[in-house]
Amino acid sequence: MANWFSALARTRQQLTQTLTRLWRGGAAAGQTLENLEEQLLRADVPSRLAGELLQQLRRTAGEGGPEAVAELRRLLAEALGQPADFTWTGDRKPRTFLIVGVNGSGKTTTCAKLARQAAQTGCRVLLGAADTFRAAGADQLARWADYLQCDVVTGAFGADAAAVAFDALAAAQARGCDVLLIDTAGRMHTKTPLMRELQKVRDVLAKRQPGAPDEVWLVLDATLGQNAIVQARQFHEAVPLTGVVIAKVDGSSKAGFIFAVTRELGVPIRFIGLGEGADDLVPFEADPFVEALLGKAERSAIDAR
Ligand SMILES: Nc1nc2c(ncn2[C@@H]2O[C@H](COP(=O)(O)OP(=O)(O)O)[C@@H](O)[C@H]2O)c(=O)[nH]1
Ligand SMILES: [Mg+2]
Repeated sequence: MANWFSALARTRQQLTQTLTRLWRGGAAAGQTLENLEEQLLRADVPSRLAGELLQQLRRTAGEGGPEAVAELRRLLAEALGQPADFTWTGDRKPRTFLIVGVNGSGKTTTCAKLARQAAQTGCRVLLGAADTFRAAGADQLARWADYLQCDVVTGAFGADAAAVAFDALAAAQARGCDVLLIDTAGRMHTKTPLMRELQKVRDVLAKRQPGAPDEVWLVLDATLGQNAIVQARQFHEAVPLTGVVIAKVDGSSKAGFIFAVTRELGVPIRFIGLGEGADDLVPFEADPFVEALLGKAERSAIDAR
């Protein structure tokens, strides 16, 4: 199973040397802080945030040293905040999750990973394959369901996504499932634009069960960095999001864009994808993220001696 530290290796790589120099402090600390700003930007930390951080660091820890690194850590964690607690079960049964995002962002894989997490807490899970755009779309989710040994409802290739979602909710109700995860398409085969289609899926679910879907989660591809934020805004406008999952953090050198998600969208990040396997998903927490992003400057400083 992947972990935070190895997943963030590519993003961290760019920062390590500068942080080590910052940790050592001394005469060149001013220059080091300038390099740090540049490298935070390269890791796709939003420029306003990077600017604010550096201003603060210059004020409080301009000489560098271990305190400067500790302060940077604290400021980054503070910028992320901690999302409110998340539980798989709620007032309604099933609790319905609509998983949206562009093609290839990692939706289907994320549905499988989420199914496993929910099942591990004792929930009975049903997967709904409302990506009817690709013939392989439903097959991919059905294979995951088979592997995870959970229920799945699929629609025929080209079927109406909203109808499949409706059937999945009906089945989840009939079978007494706790959690329903609905996978959707990232591209449309009909003349209906994607966002319209998602709104229709949402409305049809609400008709079957008032209040459904309980959650609308957007899956973002971390390798896109801040380019993903533009997509996120479009989705958020069409189907108001209640959460974000960041997939492919393990392959990204731009994981700093995660700061833009919390700051610019105001939607909590719920989970982070750290690999392709069913277990490669962890709840999002600010402290281990920042820890893995910055690494141990003190450690590298000692190693470099
Ligand atoms: N390395 C890595 N690959 C991932 C992750 N999540 C998904 N993928 C891969 O990304 C590709 C697209 O994923 P898929 O779930 O089919 O995307 P969808 O089109 O949004 O449903 C697949 O090859 C997945 O194995 C992740 O967290 N890390
Ligand atoms: Mg898919």
